[in-house]
Parts: sequence; structure tokens; C-alpha cells
Amino acid sequence: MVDQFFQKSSVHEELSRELAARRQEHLLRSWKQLSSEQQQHLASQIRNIDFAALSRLFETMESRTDWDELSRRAEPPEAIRLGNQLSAVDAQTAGEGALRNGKVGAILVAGGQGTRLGFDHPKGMYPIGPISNASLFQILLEKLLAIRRRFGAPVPLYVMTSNATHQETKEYLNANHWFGLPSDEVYLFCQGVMPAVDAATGRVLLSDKGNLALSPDGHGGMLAALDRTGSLADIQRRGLTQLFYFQVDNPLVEICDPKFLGFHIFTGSEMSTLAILKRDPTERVGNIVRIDGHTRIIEYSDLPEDVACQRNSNGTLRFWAGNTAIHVFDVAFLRRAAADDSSLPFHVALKKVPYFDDMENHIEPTVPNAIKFERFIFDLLPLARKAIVVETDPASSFAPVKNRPGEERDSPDTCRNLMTALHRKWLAAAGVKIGVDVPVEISPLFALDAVELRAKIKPGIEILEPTYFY
Ligand code: UD2
Repeated sequence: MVDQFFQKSSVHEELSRELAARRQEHLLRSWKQLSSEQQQHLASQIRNIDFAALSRLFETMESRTDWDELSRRAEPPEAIRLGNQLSAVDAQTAGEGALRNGKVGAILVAGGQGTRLGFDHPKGMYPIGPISNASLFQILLEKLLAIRRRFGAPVPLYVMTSNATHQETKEYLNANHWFGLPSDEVYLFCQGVMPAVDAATGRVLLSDKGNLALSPDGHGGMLAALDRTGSLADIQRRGLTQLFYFQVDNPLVEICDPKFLGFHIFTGSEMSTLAILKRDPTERVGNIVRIDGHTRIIEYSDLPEDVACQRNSNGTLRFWAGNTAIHVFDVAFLRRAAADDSSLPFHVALKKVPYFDDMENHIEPTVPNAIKFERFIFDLLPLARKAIVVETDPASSFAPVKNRPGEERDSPDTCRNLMTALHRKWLAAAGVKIGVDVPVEISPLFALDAVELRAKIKPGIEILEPTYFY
């Protein structure tokens, strides 16, 4: 007992010394009220924080990127536009070859907390199928299964979770047997966390007596997490050369689209991005631009409105390229970037973060009170020796679910409408007559695209009531 007591007090002394030097000693304020297990848990959280780096981040956050200056040096990106994809056939062939040779993997980022959606489970579990109510995970994993079947080769899937989503995601996917994917081809890896700090003082916030206020470290956390969890080594072991990257919130994504893969491969691109024509200047997507010869993405919140509103002589938006957050990465590029921890800068965001104050009260702030630190994966773009941009039609590939039902944009309703519109278009192209406003839904396991559907369905049939093809 004495040893244990001595050990605990020496842990406390050691932590107190280190934290006092960083003006973070408040983190041990309730130490004595914690059980030894809670003390160990808090101690390990504290030990995982690089306080020197954190205070550097906090002290330098004002003098960070001058988005205004950068935006005024930006130009529209060079891109393979929808109208002139001359080498599309070669691209399709190159992409299909890579898939058939088992050289392609997929990365699904699903670590976000999905706060805007108001759904208190991992977003991938959200029921989105217009008729089936299939979850985002089901639709996305069945798309991958359909690709696997079409090209007759594994497409290993790496799902990034976070401390906010890992356990529930693991249980859900296990309970659903990975929606038909071989379990040894699906990897869950957990991204890192960053503490939230008080916006005025830089002091790390406690979420309760025995826990720091920790949040996922941004989808850019993928780079370090792939390395730390051994996923990058597994990717290497499998001999994968390209990774198709997509977000959990977009069920229209054309996962492992061979044409996009092919453009990436035969142009020698190291990181490729699918772009959509923005609907309006302030659409809440990142802006793909070119600065000093490098492709970069300036988030909508960082692009000055007057720059976003600039138009060409023909009236089209000068900065037209919206970031779908659909990428292809060369594995060699990711390995090179992962070897350098400074590859990805932290972005800072002023947020409302509930915390446990000095008087041991739980506070729900009504105004933003804290700074969160996140890395964005698209900040890898300027490090790529070549980073191409390929335009895609949003109607067939982009229907994100971000906001609560009833919201005007990027809501479950707008997403379901876009899914229904696309599948109605496929059926009409196959010669099927569909009643006005009759909802239809096509499972990826029935048909991945209009061509596959046409080969499976008899022209001339009539659909007059809600129909789910699966
Ligand atoms: C992202 C892009 C935006 C545009 C839009 C397209 C950023 C900052 N903005 O907006 O430019 O491309 O998507 O839909 O990326 N995620 C994690 N871990 C994290 C944070 C996020 O896995 O720590 C995942 C999250 O599960 C989701 C995706 O990344 O799949 C995007 O998440 P977001 O909500 O942060 O980005 P959003 O939707 O504001």
C-alpha cells in the first residue's frame, strides 16, 4: 500500500511540476477527489499533450496565414473540365487496370462529430436511403463491395474514426458484417485528439474533474494516424499504390471511379481532387485555387467575399472550383508526407466548448469561449509535386449531408432528393416509365451506374409506386 501511495504522490508531484511550468496546474485541481484509476486516466491524457507545441500554437495563432493576402494572389486552378475530357477513355482504361491489379485502396474519413446534423451517433449510422433508410455506411460500403465484384480484386478499406466515433462505429459495422465486405479487408483506425484551450488564456479546458476537453484533430489527422496505427505499413504490405479518399457524409460519391483514378495515374499526379462548379460564390465548400504554381484549397470561411464574387468576362465565377473532398493519393506521396510531422499546419477555430471551471461547476458557454486545433488533409496539396483537378458533375457525385433536416442546403432532405433524381434519370435512360414524383432507389448491389442498370432492366416497364431496387 505504502508503495502505491508513494507512487501516486510522486506521479502527482511530477505532473504538478511539469504543469506549473506551463501555467496548466489547474488540470490537477480535483486530483484528490479522483479514484486511482481516474488519476491514471487523467495522467495519461496529460502525458499525451505536447504542452510546448500547444503554447506555441496558441501564442502564434494571430500571426497565422494571411488569407486575405493569399486569396488576392490566387488564380483559378488548371483543371480537366467536364467539357473537354479528351483522354477520358485512356483514363478509364488506366483506372480499371489499377483496380483489376489490386493496386487501389480506399480511405473513408468518419471521425467528425457531426454536430451540425444534430444526430448523436457517428454520422455514418445516419439513415439516408430515400426508401430503404439504409445508413450512409451501408450505402458507401455496398458501393465498395460492388466495385470489388466488378473488378474482381480486393479494394481494402481504411475507415478513420475518432475518440468521438470509434466504439459505436466498430460495433455497428461488426453487427452488420461490414455490409458484405470481407472483414480482413476493412480496417478501422483512430485519429488523434487535440485539447481545447480557453480562448483568452490558452489554459487547457477540463470537460469534467478527471478529463481534458479533447476533440478529434481534424481529417488531416489521418496522416499521422495512418502511420501511428500501422495502417500505412499495411497499405505498403499489400502493395497498394493509390488510395481513393472520401467523406462519410456524401452517399453519391462514385467510390474508386476508374476515370478519376486513371487521370490521376497517367498524369503522374500525387494528390488529385474532384471539383464541382460552385452554385454561388459563397457556397460552403473549399475553393480549389492555384497560388505560386501550387494547387491549394482556401476554405469558404477564409476567402474574402469580394474575391469569391469575382467573375470572368462571360459572367461565370472566376473561382468556380468547389472542393468535393474526394481525392486520390499516391501511397508514395503519403509516405513521404507522413515522414515529416510539419507537413500539415493546424487551423484554429473559435468554438463553444463546455468545460469544468475553477469553482468545479460545469459550464455550457453561450458564446464561443475556446480554441480548437484541427489539421485539414487538403493542406497536403502544395507539397505534391503534381496535383491535378478534375471536374465532376455534382448531380452524379456530390450530395453531402451536413445540416439538420429541414435546412435549405446539404440536409438529409436535399441529399435524398438528389439521390432520387439521379436514380430516376438512370431508369428513364433505361427506357423505364416512372410516375411523376414517384420515389425510387437503386442499391449499389443492384446497379452502380446507369450502364449497369440498363443491362439489368427491361425497357418499357412502368413504375407507379415507390420502388427500391436491391
Ligand atoms: C468539408 C471541407 C469543404 C468541402 C466539404 C464538402 C474542410 C475543412 N472543409 O467541409 O472544403 O470540401 O467538406 O463536403 O474539410 N472528419 C474526420 N475527422 C475530423 C474532422 C472531420 O474524420 O477530425 C471527417 C468527417 O467525418 C467528414 C469530413 O471529414 O466525413 C468533413 O468533415 P467537416 O465537417 O469537418 O468538413 P465540412 O463538412 O465542414
